[in-house]
Amino acid sequence: YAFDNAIVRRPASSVVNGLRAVDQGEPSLAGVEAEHSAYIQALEAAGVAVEVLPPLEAFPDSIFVEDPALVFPEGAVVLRPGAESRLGEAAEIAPVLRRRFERVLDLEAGYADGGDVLTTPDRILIGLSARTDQTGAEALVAALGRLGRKAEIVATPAGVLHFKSDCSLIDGDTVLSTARLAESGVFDRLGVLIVPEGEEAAANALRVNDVVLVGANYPRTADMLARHGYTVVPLSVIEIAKIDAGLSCMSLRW
Ligand code: CIR
Repeated sequence: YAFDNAIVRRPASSVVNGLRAVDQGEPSLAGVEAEHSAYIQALEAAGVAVEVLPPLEAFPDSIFVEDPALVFPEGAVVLRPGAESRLGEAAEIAPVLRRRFERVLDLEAGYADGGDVLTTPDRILIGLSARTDQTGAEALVAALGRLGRKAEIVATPAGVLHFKSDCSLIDGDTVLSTARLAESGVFDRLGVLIVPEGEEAAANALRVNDVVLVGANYPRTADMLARHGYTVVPLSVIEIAKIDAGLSCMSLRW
């Protein structure tokens, strides 16, 4: 969670047509733009140099740059997003990564979304989901091995979009998680803080250097984190939540 750099992409006006599992109405474009700008400011305030990519009208969900790639200080992996409308985002992010990283690998088979990948200090957890299949997860384990990283394939609870919709690493050995994900036993080697009932979406938080970015509409989670000594920065996620997104999805960080 110590990051010097991040890549984000401005939302296109097509973002209002982003994928969603349940239609709770279109997000407002101005609202998404405001949430995205505040997010960039929060990353910069946390000490991160942010590269802002131009919007891609043809890809409504391309604001969620975390899904088509994985980045580490030692290199990057271009993934194959599992939603048909998002697969083309990989070719859009690849040249950016080739410019920023010396080593860029390509996922060679199957499908995998970055939203299903949780990097912890000793290993990387890859959650199988509707977007990340066994073939993609195995190809990703192989690619990560070439970058010198150990990875493990785990399950994502049914009905959860991405593994990281339900968890985030909040320090070197602690995850913030929903009860349903923690109960699956995937975090046996980590400490776990469970988000309060009714605030499940707050688990998609983001530790960046000294602060934890948390959805502003989850006050009980913010209180719990503060009580545990974390410095919380609340950010509005009301509009992006309408297209099933949270704080980790909107940047690539290293
Ligand atoms: C999608 O369904 O792909 C987008 N509407 C939301 C992606 C959110 N990304 C993430 O959880 N990593």
